[in-house]
Amino acid sequence: MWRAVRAAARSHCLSRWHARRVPEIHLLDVPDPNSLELEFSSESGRAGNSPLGNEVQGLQIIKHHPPPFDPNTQADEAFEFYRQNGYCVITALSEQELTDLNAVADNFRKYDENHVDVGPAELFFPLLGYPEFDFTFFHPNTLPLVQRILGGVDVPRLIECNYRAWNGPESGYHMGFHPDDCSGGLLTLEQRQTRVPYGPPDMLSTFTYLTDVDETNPSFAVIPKSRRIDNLQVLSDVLGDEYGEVPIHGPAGTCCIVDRSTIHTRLDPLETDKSKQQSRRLYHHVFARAGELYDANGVLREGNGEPLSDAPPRSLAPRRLVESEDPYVAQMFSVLSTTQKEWMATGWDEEYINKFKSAWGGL
Ligand SMILES: O=C(O)CCC(=O)C(=O)O
Ligand SMILES: [Fe+2]
Repeated sequence: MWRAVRAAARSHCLSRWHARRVPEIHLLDVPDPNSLELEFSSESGRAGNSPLGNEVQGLQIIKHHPPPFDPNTQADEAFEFYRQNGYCVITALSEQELTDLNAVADNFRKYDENHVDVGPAELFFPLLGYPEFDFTFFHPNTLPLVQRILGGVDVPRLIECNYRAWNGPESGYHMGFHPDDCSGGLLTLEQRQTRVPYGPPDMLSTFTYLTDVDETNPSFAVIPKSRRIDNLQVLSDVLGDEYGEVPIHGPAGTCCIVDRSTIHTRLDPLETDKSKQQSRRLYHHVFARAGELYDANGVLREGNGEPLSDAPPRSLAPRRLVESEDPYVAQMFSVLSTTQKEWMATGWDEEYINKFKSAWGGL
């Protein structure tokens, strides 16, 4: 069942990141624009974030982001925008990269129809079976910003890679606004809300479009400045006129880099005529921040470099990356879940992971 590792994946050199190393940035030195006087929110997650009913996403206060930043000429602007808002939008992929990755995605269903039900939302985990995605973790348009936001060249750890598609009404509507879990569950909301300084984040996500996304598509959407508050009603009270729900729109190759605790969703197409709605593809990376960090009061922060929850395993990484001869690649894949460690203890026995559907693609 172990799918042949296709040599085509080698067309991209993983070590291209070497050319773009950035100096270490000490985020602890900069004031945190998201320090807010807060009430602790009582309701969290999706349930508390649909105050207008489950068929209405958020408060329906739609705002827009500036055009995607060019990471080669506007890296400082992108970083500053991230610092202010908890997310930024950049242009990440070339036409050739898009063609290549879309060709791989076209094959997911063909290769996997016998053993993976990818489901209508097509949540799919390509890490083990599709080395064609390896270059994306080290992409020179995204990794330097990920390093800078997380606070150092050596701190990012890739802990999940998933692919998602939306193929029309059968793929569903009305995903609730929610923050994603951070720090492997080790940090409470109260700890995140009260720590000084807030940054750098515990986990960082990148959402990269493989198709154009405009008002006819569902979009990844964020609520700016929400990384310390998980309830959008509370946030709206705190931010007042500044509150907004921002669909990320842009051509294929556009990437949103976002603190994993920022409230977000898959926003239904703004175009409500279903006959005009179009499909969408993206891939999503999650990076944990490794290394020790101390709060301003000298206390060691919890939740440094943690894996995601492991049931079912969403982050199994292949031997070619975990045991890579390139020390930076091996370091990137060195935060290991319990299932990953158990698998490695078997000597990478395929039988051990065959029982996990997520190892082969779907959930
Ligand atoms: O599909 C999307 O646009 C967002 C999905 C999401 O919320 C997630 O992956 O955590
Ligand atoms: Fe999410």
